[in-house]
Amino acid sequence: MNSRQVEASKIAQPIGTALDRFIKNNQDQFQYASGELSQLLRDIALASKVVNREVNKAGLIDLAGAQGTSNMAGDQQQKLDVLANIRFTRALAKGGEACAVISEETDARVDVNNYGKYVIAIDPLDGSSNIDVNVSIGTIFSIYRRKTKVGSDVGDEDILQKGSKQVAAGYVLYGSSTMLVYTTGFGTNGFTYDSGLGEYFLSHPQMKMPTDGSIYSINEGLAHSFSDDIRHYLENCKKRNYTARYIGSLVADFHRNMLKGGIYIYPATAKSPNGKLRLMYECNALAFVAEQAGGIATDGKRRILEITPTSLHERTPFYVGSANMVVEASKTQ
Ligand code: AFP
Repeated sequence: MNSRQVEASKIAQPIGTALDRFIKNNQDQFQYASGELSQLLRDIALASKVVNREVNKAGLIDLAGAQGTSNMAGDQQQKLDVLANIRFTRALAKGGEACAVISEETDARVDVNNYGKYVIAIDPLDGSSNIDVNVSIGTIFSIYRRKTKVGSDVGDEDILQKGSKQVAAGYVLYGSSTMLVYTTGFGTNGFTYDSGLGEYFLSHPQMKMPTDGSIYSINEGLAHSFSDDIRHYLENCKKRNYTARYIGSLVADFHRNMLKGGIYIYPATAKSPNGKLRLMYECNALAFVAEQAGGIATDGKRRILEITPTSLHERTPFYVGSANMVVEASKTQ
């Protein structure tokens, strides 16, 4: 049998490109020491598999429900929030490539290794209030290259970088299947988890977000405290018979809009004048992924990736999705 026959076999069909192989095959695109970024992505993928296993068992063992604590942003922490935070931080610390990890679930940054070259911002389990009711949740991550010298103490300038400085970003969606979607600035690629093999396989190469769409995702229950402009935009969506879809898990809402075309908006509200979502843990990563797939992300006025953060847990209004929809909704501001 020659290699062409092996590849074309109908008896043993190819299983596709595993994440590890994809990372290795594409690491030359990366301008810095490529092996280190690859290792970071592998560490994140491994931690996500562990979290996936635990998310799937949450109803069986005592992992569902509230932990009884709040995070820095004031959200109720679920047990799985805390667990996922430990899983990801531990994996990143042990890998040796990260100098610091900042997490939505941790008040201050965690310095892990002064010889690491990368800073990771992570929302370990987003949408976690959906855990108890078996609805999709996600992990969101951003990777930055540190600015200070390797070996020195990590400084604020390493952490508070604009989203445009991300060298990689992505999310894991724990849904009807588990997917890892990420970009290193050369398009956005999606991988589906095969639990039998314990591997992610390339299932959505070079994802493209439709330029237009007809799905809008927003918590309309808060409409009384939206600006007139947002209310006007929503009226237009209704006049056009658009479809309203809101899961309340950003990753799930984003992923659906990414595949089908749509917009997700979490605007400023009376209760949260800067919106609810966190710039560094949620918005930057999804903005990078969206842009790499042809979408747009703004805070209603500015490109998300151009906002310089001033604090770790900073919030921002967030408009993300199909380019034409985000332009129209942002224009109303
Ligand atoms: P939780 O992680 O506390 O469930 O928050 C989820 C989230 O950050 C994002 O995933 C949702 O889109 C958004 O908040 C939902 O917020 P509202 O409940 O205010 O609509």
